[in-house]
Amino acid sequence: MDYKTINVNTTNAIVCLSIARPEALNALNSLVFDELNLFLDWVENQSQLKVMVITGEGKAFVAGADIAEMSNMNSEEAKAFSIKGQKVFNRLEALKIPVIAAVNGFALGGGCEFAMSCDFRIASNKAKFGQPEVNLGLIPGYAGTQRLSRLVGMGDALYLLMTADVISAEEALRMGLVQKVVEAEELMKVVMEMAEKIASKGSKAVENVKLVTRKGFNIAFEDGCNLEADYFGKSFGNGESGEGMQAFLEKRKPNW
Ligand code: CO8
Repeated sequence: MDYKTINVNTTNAIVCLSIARPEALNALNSLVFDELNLFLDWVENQSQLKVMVITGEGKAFVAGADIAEMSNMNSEEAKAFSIKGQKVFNRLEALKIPVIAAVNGFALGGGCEFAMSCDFRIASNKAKFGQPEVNLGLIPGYAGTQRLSRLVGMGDALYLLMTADVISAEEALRMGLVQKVVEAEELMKVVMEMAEKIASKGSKAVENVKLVTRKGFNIAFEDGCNLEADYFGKSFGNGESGEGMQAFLEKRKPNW
């Protein structure tokens, strides 16, 4: 597929997506969302894929929604643009395979929201995070008000949302917004190794870990435990766990 605003590279079971509008610090416009939808259509049909990595070209991960495009919108158009972005990020979050954000630089506004819809975030020590919408007289529109508090807690979320402070990767690590900070030059190597590690595990198990953990987060604890027990039981019927446990007993690597 010939995309204009994204690059896609596939190596074995790992697909790497990079947002490629470096001249606008990878700001998210309608075309990026249209292309992300096409890309996700494709990913959903590639059963050989086991992990996705998302990053940005140049010095930014994503510096937000495209302010130039938004500046001409009326209230209805802005709401539609918000919903369009939310749907793409919800789709990303609901993907069966794990999605890792490799945050190489600015992750601001819609860029931070993009990273938050990934399963976890590894940051370069040069990355910067923030929700600067109030600087523009706006609030986040791609579920930032919802995901940020769930990820870092209400106090840190409201601090970032109300002050528009841009924080370092180390500060983001302290908040739990990112899971690891690495030297900029090492970022893609570390993330790809992590992706390969995940890809080497039982893929149905990884998929079900994602499903049960994410679904369980939004339902009552007891219902989440029931869901876990259901999927724990199901994992005994799928062949994968038989091989995994047998391999352990035979002191060899599983042959999935
Ligand atoms: N949108 C459009 N263009 C952008 C954006 C953006 N978000 N960010 C940067 N650019 C462009 C600049 O305009 C500039 O273009 P040009 O070279 O043509 O002048 C180019 O990228 C390079 O940027 P800078 O020269 O500003 O680079 P600096 O290194 O000096 O500064 C910053 C980097 C600090 C990241 C700075 O560019 C900046 O503050 N960017 C805006 C950050 C921001 O406010 N992001 C939040 C946007 S709002 C949002 O994301 C809401 C999401 C929900 C939307 C809901 C739908 C309605």
